[in-house]
Amino acid sequence: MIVDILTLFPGMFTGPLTESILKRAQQAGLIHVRLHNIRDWATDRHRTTDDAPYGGGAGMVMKPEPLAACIRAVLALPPGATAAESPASPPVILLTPDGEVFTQAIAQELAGAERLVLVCGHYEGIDERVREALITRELSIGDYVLTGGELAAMVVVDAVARLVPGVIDAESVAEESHGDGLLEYPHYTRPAVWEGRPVPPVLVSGHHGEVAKWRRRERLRRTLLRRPDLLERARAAGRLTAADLAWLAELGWPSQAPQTGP
Ligand code: 6GU
Repeated sequence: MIVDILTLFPGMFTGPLTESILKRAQQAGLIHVRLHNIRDWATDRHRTTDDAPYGGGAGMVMKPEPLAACIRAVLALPPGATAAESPASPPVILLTPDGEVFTQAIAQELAGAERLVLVCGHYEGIDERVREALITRELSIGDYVLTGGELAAMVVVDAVARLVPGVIDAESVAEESHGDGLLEYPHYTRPAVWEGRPVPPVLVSGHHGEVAKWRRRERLRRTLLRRPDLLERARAAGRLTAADLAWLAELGWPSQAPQTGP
């Protein structure tokens, strides 16, 4: 997978991309990240990339020309062309706090792409006309405001890259939190007793069936306590078995009868 990242601050990416799993994935040729400095596409003497907003108000807006030129160069589109006019073009994703909230389901979808183009917004935002002409999707990583899209782009690259086949162990991906809409079960390793706290006996019993049942129940318990919204979604999607629902009933879920019509 090729990931093109368009940013005013390419230096922000060196740490995350040159350590740990993302480093290995790139060395193995599974992902290839290319950084593009939007400022290189500014044409004036001061290499200006922002300007005051029409209509007044606080903050600065990213100018359309350098950003559009950078996007078009990365897509190899002629000036004036829109992203939609390029057949089989990669998604051009703007990282912005008013985008669709990034989820594991979106990470899975993006992991199937051959190429992604990520555009990091800065200042108060980008000129709306660039959005209309060249952006095909907008993502936010949550309901809080960052100083720019760079950290969000790193989050997206990390979450997507680990789903690219070969980057990490397939079993870890299959079992993890959010993959099937439930949180993970608690994990333990040696020693068997740590500071007076023993490991749950079932885990050292050697009964694989009992271990699997305990883990499923702990996932359901944890999801109920921490993220009941995910549990409701799993139920609505038919991902909970009769045994799951019986266990959840023991735990007191649902605490109220579901709301019916008016
Ligand atoms: Cl994608 N950008 C910014 N600036 N803030 C955010 C965000 C993105 N996602 C959450 N907060």
